[in-house]
Amino acid sequence: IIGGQPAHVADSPWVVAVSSRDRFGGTRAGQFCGGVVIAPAKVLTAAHCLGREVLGSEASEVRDLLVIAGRDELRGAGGQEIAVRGTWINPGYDPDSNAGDLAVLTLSRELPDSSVVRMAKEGDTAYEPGTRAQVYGWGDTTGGGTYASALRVAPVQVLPDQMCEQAYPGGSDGAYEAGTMLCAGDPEGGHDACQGDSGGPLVARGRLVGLVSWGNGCGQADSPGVYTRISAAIDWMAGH
Ligand code: 4AZ
Repeated sequence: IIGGQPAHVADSPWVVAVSSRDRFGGTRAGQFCGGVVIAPAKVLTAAHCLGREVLGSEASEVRDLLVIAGRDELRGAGGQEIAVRGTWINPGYDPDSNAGDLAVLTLSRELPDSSVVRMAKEGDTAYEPGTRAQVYGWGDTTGGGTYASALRVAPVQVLPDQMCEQAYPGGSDGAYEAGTMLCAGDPEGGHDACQGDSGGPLVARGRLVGLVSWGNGCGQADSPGVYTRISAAIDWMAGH
């Protein structure tokens, strides 16, 4: 998280860390992505967090995955470490374009109902450009590989699709696709998600609107953050 400040899971209990047992211990407790609680035993994260680059090197099996809930400071002892029982990758996920970048983790035990986030539906006013939003995570705070050990939040805003279409017309930085992605950031630069925040929540008007997915660098005015658009996947999630 670039340009953020400390956040507390007491105020945002749906934010969780996705971690691997293989790497457990250390300052990040194995954390490599963020996630968000959408039902007592279901956590949403980015599909690319479970892609070969992660599963191959950090969590080679589902049994290596842990969700850390209710804990701000990853080195701390509060909250719970919950094993993951299964993963569902969005069948619409395209690893080449990052379209539909979302997966559901089924937990081995339930979190309280009070931890469950509300999701924004298609047409919700939370998607209107200019809406203030917050992005949460334990990722890089500088763009130079300095990871947070305690949860952070940054203020961003929902941006017009055209801003991301312009920034990401295709080619080496990838292509923005308005149907399945959401554009958000700081038009002046300085506030953004970054590496290690992937899969974590973007919340506007108290509802989950996106998941951290990709972008060119972090916090640059002309390279907004690209998020997975929650409303585009709500039917698929309801089916599970
Ligand atoms: C990443 O590498 C990443 N600034 C995540 C988010 C953003 C850039 C990169 C958005 O996981």
